Amino acid sequence: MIRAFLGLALPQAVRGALQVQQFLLPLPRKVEPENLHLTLVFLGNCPEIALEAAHEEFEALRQGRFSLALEGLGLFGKDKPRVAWAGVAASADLMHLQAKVETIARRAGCPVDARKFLPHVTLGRFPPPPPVDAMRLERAVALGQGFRTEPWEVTELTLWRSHLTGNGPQYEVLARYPLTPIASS
Ligand code: 2AM
Repeated sequence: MIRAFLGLALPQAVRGALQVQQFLLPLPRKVEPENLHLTLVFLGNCPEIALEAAHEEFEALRQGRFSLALEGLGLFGKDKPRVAWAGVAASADLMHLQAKVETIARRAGCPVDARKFLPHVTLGRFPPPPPVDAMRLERAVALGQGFRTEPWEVTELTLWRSHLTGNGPQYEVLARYPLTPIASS
């Protein structure tokens, strides 16, 4: 079994902007800057044969490049915050691509869970018990509502393997899938 996920790596400038937001939020456990990413589909603990089948289909995807930007901050876990995240500006291209890759992963036999896709970049996590100063956290998130990045062009998808270690997850790139350049008219 291989614990894996497909997602988007983020340009250096975007990761820099996210690090500023991490600094402004009271986060006990920040995601390491090199680990900041946008997950399209978490493939779970996937049998190797299923992952290989998904990989072949990801390679065969004919998907054009598109533009994306991050926008806003939020929390998962209402009364008991679990995760602080940066949101993604509405993108029909992203949603379309996500639906495609999720279908591929499911069809290949990866144990994809049924949760609805909520595009986000996780900035940090709150290990239990819930943060003591929830007010401060909510205020900091509210202040971050104006957060947005410049749009960037998404040029490839990345397949990562996730190794769970005592020092948090470590991500290893298994494959990259280039998106096709948009033909200029
Ligand atoms: P998260 O950042 O919101 O936690 C690797 O774990 C990536 O897959 C993370 O981006 C994580 O999202 C995402 N993911 C989605 N579902 C997951 C699950 N059930 N377990 C672990 N990670 C999951």
